[in-house]
Amino acid sequence: MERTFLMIKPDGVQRNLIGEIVARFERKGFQLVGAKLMRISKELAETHYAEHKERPFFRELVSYITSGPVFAMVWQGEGVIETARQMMGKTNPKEALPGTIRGDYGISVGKNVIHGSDSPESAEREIALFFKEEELVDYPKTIDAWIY
Ligand code: DAT
Ligand code: MG
Repeated sequence: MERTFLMIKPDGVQRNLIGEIVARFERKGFQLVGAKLMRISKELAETHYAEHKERPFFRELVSYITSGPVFAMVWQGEGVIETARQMMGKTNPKEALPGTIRGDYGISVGKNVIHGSDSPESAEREIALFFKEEELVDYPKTIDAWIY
């Protein structure tokens, strides 16, 4: 089953949005297979966001993402990578539609509440970067028969 890496950023944690955001993915029907509250080191932040190394906002991005604890998660389900991106909304909360996480909870692109992998390749890379294999829990859910 497909998996993606989602992370509630420091602003989302400080604003008490962990429960609210987790609830959206649970209600959708996706399955949580790993989660932890953690601090991101500067090194991990730079590796995670390596694709943006040359962008003008890179330093600000690393400083923001390391500014407080984040809530890192792995979610599983059919099409979860693409659907989670849709549920998050556009990168800039000003362009994100109401009903999406960034549309409902954010205002500025520099504090956009949540991260989600944007492709199968980045999902695989980011899951491995943040979680050890033994931290991911494989378990059946009987309710899946009512979702799929
Ligand atoms: P996403 O998080 O939607 O995958 P991205 O990968 O293009 O977006 O950028 C990563 C993060 O960098 C994004 O969540 C917020 C920040 N960012 C992107 N564009 C920015 C900009 N123009 N100014 C400031 N921060 C920006
Ligand atoms: Mg991205």
